[in-house]
Amino acid sequence: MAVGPHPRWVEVADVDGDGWPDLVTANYHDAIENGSVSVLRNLGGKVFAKPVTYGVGVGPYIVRAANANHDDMPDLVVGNYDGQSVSILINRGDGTFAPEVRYATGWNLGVAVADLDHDGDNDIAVANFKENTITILKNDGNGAFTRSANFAVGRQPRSIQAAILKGDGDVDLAVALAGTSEVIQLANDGSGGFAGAPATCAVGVNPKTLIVADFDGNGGHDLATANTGAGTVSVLLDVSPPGSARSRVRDPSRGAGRAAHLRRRGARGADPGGRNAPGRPARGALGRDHRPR
Ligand SMILES: [Ca+2]
Ligand SMILES: [Ca+2]
Ligand SMILES: [Ca+2]
Ligand SMILES: [Ca+2]
Repeated sequence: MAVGPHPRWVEVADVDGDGWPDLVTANYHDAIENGSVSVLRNLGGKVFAKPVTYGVGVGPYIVRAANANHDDMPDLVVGNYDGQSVSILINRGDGTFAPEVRYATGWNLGVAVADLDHDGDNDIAVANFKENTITILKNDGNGAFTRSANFAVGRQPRSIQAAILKGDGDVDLAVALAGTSEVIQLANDGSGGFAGAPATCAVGVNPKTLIVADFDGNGGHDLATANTGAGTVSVLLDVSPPGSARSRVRDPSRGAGRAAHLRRRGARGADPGGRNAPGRPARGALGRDHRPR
């Protein structure tokens, strides 16, 4: 199924509410003209409708589907790398989308969506790869956003996830720093502020993708990275499930504070931005010229 030029990411969401998961791609186009997203509605499990394409900013690299207003229908949050912006497309209620509304960020490669300030609506955290910063966009409840914070982290923040990582129940942020081969955990102060010193854990070289799962079944969120420069995957296990007073990552084989590097013999490791990505959404792969490819 043809979509726009150079799709870099695919997201799954039931955008029309019919119970069938639909597809949304972020189409990079090139570094000059505006990019697009294509929405492919699932017509019943085996057939998808022709893509419907919407314009966004320059160089979209990632698209997340999440509700941004009060209607329970998933909207689209698009990170535009070259355009240094985020585009919001509000679902009209039937799986079609209103024209984008764009917000300035940095050169972003990672976007996470969650209610960061406990007011019942979804906010946005953006990882700005070139600026080494995180931008927080807070939702007014109707799908309009205000940039409420823009703070520095380590070198080349790339993949970002929102999840409860501490025992206080707030949604925290985990960020893979490609430039320092670390994952940092930014603790939410309860109002969507992340001013405290981050917890840092070393992972393999050049982590490009970060995911969240409960690998050990203890109810606490764990993390894993795909380390492009090392050919490894790092797993960071949470020692404390939600509701407990503290949380740290630990190496399941070597003790606290370190990641386990799981090398797959004969495999290059997950390279989700690469051409051989095995079905996972492309979460980025930078070339030597520091451009996504
Ligand atoms: Ca659907
Ligand atoms: Ca919505
Ligand atoms: Ca909120
Ligand atoms: Ca766990």
